[in-house]
Amino acid sequence: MDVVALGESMVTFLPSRPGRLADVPSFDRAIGGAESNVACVLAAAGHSARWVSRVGADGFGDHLVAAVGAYGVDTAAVGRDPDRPTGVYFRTAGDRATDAHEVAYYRAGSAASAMTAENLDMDAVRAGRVLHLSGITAALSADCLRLMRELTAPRPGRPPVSFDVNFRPGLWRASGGPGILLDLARRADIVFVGTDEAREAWGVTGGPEAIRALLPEPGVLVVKEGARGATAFERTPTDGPAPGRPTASGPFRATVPQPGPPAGAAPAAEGPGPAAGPRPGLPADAAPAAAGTAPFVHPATPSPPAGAEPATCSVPATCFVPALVVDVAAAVGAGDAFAAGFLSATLRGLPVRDRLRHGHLMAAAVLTVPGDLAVPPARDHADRLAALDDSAWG
Ligand code: KDG
Repeated sequence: MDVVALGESMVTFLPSRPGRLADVPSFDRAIGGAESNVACVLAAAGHSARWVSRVGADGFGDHLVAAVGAYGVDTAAVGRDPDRPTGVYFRTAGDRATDAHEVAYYRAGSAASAMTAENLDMDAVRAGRVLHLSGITAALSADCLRLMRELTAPRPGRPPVSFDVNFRPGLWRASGGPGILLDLARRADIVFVGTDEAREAWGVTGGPEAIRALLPEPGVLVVKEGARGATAFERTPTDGPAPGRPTASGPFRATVPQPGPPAGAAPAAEGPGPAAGPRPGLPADAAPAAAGTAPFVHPATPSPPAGAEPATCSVPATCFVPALVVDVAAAVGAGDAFAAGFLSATLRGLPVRDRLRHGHLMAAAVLTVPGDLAVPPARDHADRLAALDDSAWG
């Protein structure tokens, strides 16, 4: 299994038209959940991905399991709770320029909020080359926070942990959220965080370098700056051990087991190669597409934002890659798609610049649709776009 993603997913209700929550007359059903979004994008991009969670023994739980499974994600380890409901949430379309929108969660006491190491299949949780988690889970309940601490505790044989900070102020009823998230991020091997959430949670007003100064531990730290781009900081063997860790963690790429070529196969230039076989069928919740055609139509040459800085990489230590320009429908899910693209390229052993490019490509697809999930570009298409020369990428 390439990636196991653990976290709560919800049936999501998207507004039929713009407006305040108080005024929107009807909503369309979709699915959401930061971690299952990552699993769906990875599966659609040809990776083996498992989503682990708990849902209610109800119709919304049935729908979530079926919809996530339709992306090709393994859902066998999703537990059903007869006594607790599946979480749901409603959102408004929000302002196109600022993405300010309203969200109403109905998830307190949900099946997923009662996740513990005892009611999950922990062998299934730990079976991936990477375990992907997010800060949302830590906010759900004391049980979930305990689980997160257990999963991120440094111990022999622990899979590399990918952690998206995902600071959701509305979920943290107690005031300790920011400190908890910082602590969890420090235990992870690869961390994704936005400058906006680092400012809101930790009061970091500087740019990516200031966040790296606060978080020197992870082997890879990816700092996202929305439409500007993203910077990856990668610990190199010459950097020595991460602070507080006994041995040098090395570049994340080196800590994720890379599959060798099958016996007798010609050596591959990179990782396990493109996804073979048909792309998984897409669930009804996915953005509509003409048969066999991704709705994601990327300009032949990705255009950096006007006046964008050029990409700068001192490979492998620090690398900035500008984001792509797309017509944004909604930002929801874009961070998850970015993480999936970055992880996909990491699993394939690609260099850090290309990991960032794959992150931006996956995010660009989701930005063009109103929901959490879009059809990502096929792997060979994404590879061709990621391989365009620096002038195409800013
Ligand atoms: O990243 C997208 C998620 O924020 C969305 O699907 C809902 O998981 C969600 C949450 O808890 O906010």
